[in-house]
Amino acid sequence: MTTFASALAVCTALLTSAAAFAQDKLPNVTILATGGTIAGTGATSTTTVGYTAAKVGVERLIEAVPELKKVANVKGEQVFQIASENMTNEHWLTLAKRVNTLLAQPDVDGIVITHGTDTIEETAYFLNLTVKSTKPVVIVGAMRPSTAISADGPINLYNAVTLAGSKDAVGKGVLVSLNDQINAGRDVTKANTSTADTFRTPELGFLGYMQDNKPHFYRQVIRKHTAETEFDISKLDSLPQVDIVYGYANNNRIALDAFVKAGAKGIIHAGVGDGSLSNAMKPGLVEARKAGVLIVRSSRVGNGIVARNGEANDDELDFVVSDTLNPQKARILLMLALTKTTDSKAIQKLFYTY
Ligand code: DAS
Repeated sequence: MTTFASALAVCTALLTSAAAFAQDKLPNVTILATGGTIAGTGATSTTTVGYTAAKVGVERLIEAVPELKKVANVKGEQVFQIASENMTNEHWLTLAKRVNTLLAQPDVDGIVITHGTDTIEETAYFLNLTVKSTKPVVIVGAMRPSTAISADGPINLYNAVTLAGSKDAVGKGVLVSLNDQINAGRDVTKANTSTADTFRTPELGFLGYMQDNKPHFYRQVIRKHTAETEFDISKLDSLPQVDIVYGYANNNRIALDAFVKAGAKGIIHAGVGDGSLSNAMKPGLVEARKAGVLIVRSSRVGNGIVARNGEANDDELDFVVSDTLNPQKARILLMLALTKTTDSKAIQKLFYTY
């Protein structure tokens, strides 16, 4: 072999091993795809409503963002393919079990879950209470389908994978990241029906931002989550039925009575104001409690603390208050609480812990 050829061979070998070394240095991130707009397709490039969610598979989502290879060693799994308004307790249990299995593997550094935006906030809180690891779990979606002009899915996915591979995201709880922002799974909510900046934590605020290919954190959640959770779903294949009754002027107890008759184990009352109970609704809640149904007073307002013994004598009625959890999140905590206890005092403590 000539000197040039042998020098070229040595350089090629060095470059190959350098590339392999660089790849080995990247975090290993698994993308679990569940559907939603991020996997949606529309009839035209300007179709941003009336498109079909949950059409594009995880491999195509990954192929659409070749830059992912620069930030992580990515693998994809299609866990299911649904619009997230159709998410069920069974989907959550399947997803949480898969997340825990993967995060227990030393060769998995973080997980990204692609998800419809309609119930991201609920899945995020459910996983915040059931993931048994400090490794990052980042849930991501999109507000425009993959076929639209300025689709937000690719950049959201790139940021989510970057965040899930970041050591700064370790121990922060389940995160929701779209639109260059980082929200906590406990407090995030969808605040607009259709704009790209829809995910907010209205009063308690973002945890930070994604900028210049890395996360910038400014605060973190102090309530218990993930590795500190006492909830274990590994042997569960269903969750207790908990339903939500909405408060409004001139409301009635018809829906409440129907939920109780159908066997609900818990009721979340999404009251007006500070969780107020109308004269029409209160007797139904008192009767349900006496029949053994757990009652949680939450508020339709969505921000602030629902004060115990404020708008109702919770001590006397044996009700629980939701603290700052909105009704849809209070439902999740009550479902998990009921897998461990029916003691209302123990459940109230859980609402002040998670
Ligand atoms: N239907 C919505 C959902 O799947 C689409 C989306 O916004 O992701 O949640």
